Amino acid sequence: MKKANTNYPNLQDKKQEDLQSEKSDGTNKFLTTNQGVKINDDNNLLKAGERGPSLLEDFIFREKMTHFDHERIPERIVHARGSGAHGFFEVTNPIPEITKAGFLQEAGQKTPVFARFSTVAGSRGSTDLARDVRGFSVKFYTQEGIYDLVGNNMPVFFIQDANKFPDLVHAVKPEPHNEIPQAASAHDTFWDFISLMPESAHMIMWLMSDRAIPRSLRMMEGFGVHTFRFINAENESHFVKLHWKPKLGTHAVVWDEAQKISGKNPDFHREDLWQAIDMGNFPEWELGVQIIPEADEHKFDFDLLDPTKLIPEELVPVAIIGRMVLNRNPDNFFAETEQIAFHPGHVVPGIDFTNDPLLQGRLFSYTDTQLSRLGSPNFHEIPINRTISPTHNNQRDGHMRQEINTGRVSYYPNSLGGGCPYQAMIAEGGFTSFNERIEAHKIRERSESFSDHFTQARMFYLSQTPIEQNHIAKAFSFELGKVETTAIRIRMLGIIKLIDASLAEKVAETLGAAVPEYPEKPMNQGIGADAVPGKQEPKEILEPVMTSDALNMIKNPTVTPTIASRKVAFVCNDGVSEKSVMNLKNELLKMDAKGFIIAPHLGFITTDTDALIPVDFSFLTASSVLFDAVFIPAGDGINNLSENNNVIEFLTDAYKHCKIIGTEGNGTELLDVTNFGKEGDYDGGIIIGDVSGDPDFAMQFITAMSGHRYWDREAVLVL
Ligand code: HDD
Repeated sequence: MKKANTNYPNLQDKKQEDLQSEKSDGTNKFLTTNQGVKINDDNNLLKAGERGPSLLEDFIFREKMTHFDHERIPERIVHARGSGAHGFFEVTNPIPEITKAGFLQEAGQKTPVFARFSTVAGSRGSTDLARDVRGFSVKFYTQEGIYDLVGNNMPVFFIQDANKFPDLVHAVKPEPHNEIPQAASAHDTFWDFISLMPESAHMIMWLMSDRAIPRSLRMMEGFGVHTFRFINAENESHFVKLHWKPKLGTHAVVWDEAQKISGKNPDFHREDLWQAIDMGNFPEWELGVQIIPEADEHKFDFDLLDPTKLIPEELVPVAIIGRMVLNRNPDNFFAETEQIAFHPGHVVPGIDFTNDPLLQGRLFSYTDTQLSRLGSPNFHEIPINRTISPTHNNQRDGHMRQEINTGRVSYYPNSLGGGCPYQAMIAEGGFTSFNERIEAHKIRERSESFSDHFTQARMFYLSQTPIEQNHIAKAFSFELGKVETTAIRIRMLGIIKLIDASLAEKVAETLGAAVPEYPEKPMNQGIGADAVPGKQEPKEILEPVMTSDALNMIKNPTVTPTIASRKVAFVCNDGVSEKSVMNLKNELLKMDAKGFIIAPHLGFITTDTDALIPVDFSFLTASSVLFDAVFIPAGDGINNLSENNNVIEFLTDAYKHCKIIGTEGNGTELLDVTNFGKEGDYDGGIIIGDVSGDPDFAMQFITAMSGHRYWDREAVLVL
């Protein structure tokens, strides 16, 4: 790989150096007030006598209590629940001919980043495992200023126009009269809104799919959603869609599991991200771009400006240009993850907007929300938001201003300050907007080219495997089953019918309802590019894509299967075979995965060789939903576990959630109690080994695990 040259310095550590001066550590230091006065007693109020009233002059108490009383800030209006980490972005395949953005010019160039992942609807303390879209925001601290890529883990959005955003959010948030339900879309107001907004059909399919319940924040894709522009040094524009592709692949849990995780460990994703980074399993994504020349703008059977549409990878492949590695947990959640302020309008020269009406509205909303959330137009001075490139301008004052601007000039133009700070010419890195020609009437109307709401919703559905299609049907059944107003359920069945009639029938059956006769056909059919206003001349439209493997999680393993950072539960008891436990544990470690000992009690278990093995969790504190696979070692005490209901539930859940279950020797007796196979006729997700140290067993188990789940089992499960 080429080394970055001096024009493009390696900035990898720049942000950490910048943050260093703000860090404070009280180790071996005196306790002080905020004014620096040493405190002699931090346990008692200042009182008139030992049992007397407290005194108003107690400045130490007053300062402490006042700060405490004000230590909460408003949570984000959406995406309140989030987890973040520091890392870097490295260019692997530069595209200087497409963008002049300074941080994308040379292979090997590194830029510090902070990424924050979030759920959308829930409050700050809500569960990680809600069925929801996940936010995927990345702040790049580039040499030319901050670039924020504020995306989601789904490539499309619910609505086409930003004016509908407050309505969408009001509908999905807990209902206003009783603030129920928390972090859930399964309620009347959400589906009322959706059933009246056919443009949401495509996004709803993603939301009902397993994409909405990721196994890990490290195992989800990210998308910029909108079509953006990249601008090169010749001021030529290309349209781009941005994609993050996770190195570990894209994987999900199942809905029953998600609900149980929410109870057992609502911080499941946050903890997973934290632990992975802590243990050196740094999460990694590739950044890819779909590049569309200006001339091809109208070549598609949808409008590039419509955020409810994706560009199938079959039409425009994703070209990888770099990678992001997250390698450092924050030091302080509030200072970093909570106070970070993203904005899709934070762009650098070489990156620009399109007229996507959702994006245009976002460009207003994000600064506006920070003013009430962070309390001042000086939020850019908060250390995590501060650019590593120099800032000089004539903005002054405001709440909590940190910068001390010297001199008497705070206006431009000026002569007293020698005309400084001065404007930058384009050649000097000055930002100029792409000079798009616009000739139009002022109009409050939706473009005709935005009117096909169902073709891509159907494409998404048809691109899924039968297992995933079944999950979608079940998700609809669950969500609409929680809706109390019958008319809303029926209206939704009408919408689903326009996506796929057989899907509507399946959902209708579980709702005990009939699919409505109306409407006969989609309200708005595909209009093709001919109807795109402002189109210069008729262009050839690319053949629409009916199914796309890139939209499918199971069929589309874009990465080498791996079990790195996966967790295996070892179901143990005293008397367990040491050989059986240690053989697999060691093989897992070689693959960067980890085995955890679960036993009826904490402390240690004694093996068949009288060795002591430390227990990680008891069956009271752990549950199989928190692990990727289960192993039952051989050994005397194993059979006794068949009387422990927690163990039976542990194994039954693992089986039900299609997890790989491995066992050796007499471990099969425990399987038989749980009735996973008739007379030992186990399915392909149950791996049986020989305790004598069969070398193939560990590899069989690991290979099965690398497939994530044994989905074929679902066919025989009656759920
Ligand atoms: Fe938004 C936060 C992503 C549409 C208004 N949005 C927010 C965050 C993400 C997104 C990931 C959390 C940022 C963080 O971690 O701090 N939003 C999206 C995507 C959208 C989208 C991918 C569609 C493609 N958003 C959208 C619209 C509007 C907003 C149409 C308003 C017109 N979004 C906001 C906001 C938030 C926000 C209210 C809340 C907290 C914040 O901005 O900082 O301004």
